[in-house]
Amino acid sequence: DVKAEGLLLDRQVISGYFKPYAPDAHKGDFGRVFIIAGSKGMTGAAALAGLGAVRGGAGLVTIGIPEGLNDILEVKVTEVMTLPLPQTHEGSLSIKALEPALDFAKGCDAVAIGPGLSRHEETAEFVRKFVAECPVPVVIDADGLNALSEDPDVLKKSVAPAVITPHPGEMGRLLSVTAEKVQENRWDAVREACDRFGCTAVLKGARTLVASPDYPTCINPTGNPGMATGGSGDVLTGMIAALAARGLKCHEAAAAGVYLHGLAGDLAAREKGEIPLIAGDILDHIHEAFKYVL
Ligand code: NPW
Ligand code: AMP
Ligand code: MG
Repeated sequence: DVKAEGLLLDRQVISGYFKPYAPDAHKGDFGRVFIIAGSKGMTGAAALAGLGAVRGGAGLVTIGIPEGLNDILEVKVTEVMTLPLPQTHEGSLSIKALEPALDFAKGCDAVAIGPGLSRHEETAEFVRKFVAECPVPVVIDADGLNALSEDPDVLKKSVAPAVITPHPGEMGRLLSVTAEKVQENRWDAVREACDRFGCTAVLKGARTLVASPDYPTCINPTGNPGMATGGSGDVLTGMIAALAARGLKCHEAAAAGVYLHGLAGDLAAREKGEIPLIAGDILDHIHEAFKYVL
């Protein structure tokens, strides 16, 4: 019974998910990631998710961004490419972004959608249609989850496997309960989301939980309250997508992502003090977290 027992994530479990680097590896071997993120006022969320994917080990990362924000994003990120997409008058992705985004996703190994997309209704419509048709594993976070809350059954119909990464507020919206109710029984909430939507569910917060079909629910020991700061979840989203693009299964990518992200936060806190961390501090310690695990 996969529901009966919890599994504590540790270095040994996580390192088992990774194959050694081949000496003749090229960037295509590490996977192409497509991040769909950002809207006017939230370019930072897109940049953080993109850099999370780069630090997470993806070979190539492209951020799909509302076209009006493209130039500013290109200044913010160097290692990441951008794909300008049609936007609404308010500066969020428009429904016209659907075709080019699906087209681009075909050439990628994993997609992440949601950070900073805004809650614009047309953008939410774009998200629901994209998630239903996305041809490769997809990580859904933030406003991507808010869009799905209107019609969570989209996830059941999606063609490729999915990972959802809600914080308790977003999980409450998905399950139509309050965040407090989610926090009262986190184990039941994460398993219910996994069962109901047929995907890997990550319930964030202190002691993040990961539930996947056919796996026991996992609990993550890494991370600290200094990570409760704007943008830290956006980094995690990019990392999980990168790990999925590298070939880890959805469950493995989610578990390794939360473990390494928390460990990077712990290493940052050791160096800088727990409070105040900023999301960029987590990015700066992901490579050290990998060194500890691999
Ligand atoms: P409260 O009021 O704090 O008690 P939202 P968001 C609740 C982007 N960002 N336990 C919380 O409750 C994101 O990507 C952009 C209990 C509140 O009701 C999104 O697109 C950044 N409750 C967008 O902003 C950096 C909890 O959930 C609600 C909880 C909005 O994302 C920042 C808050 O959630 C940000 O990442 C907990 N542990 N955690 C940028 N630089 O561009 C949360 N809640 O309304 O979904 O707002 O998470 O800030
Ligand atoms: P978000 O709310 O989307 O920005 O995500 C916040 C990130 O920080 C998630 O990965 C959380 O698990 C992590 N986080 C927030 N608070 C804590 C905490 N008290 N202990 C450990 N991790 C935390
Ligand atoms: Mg978030």
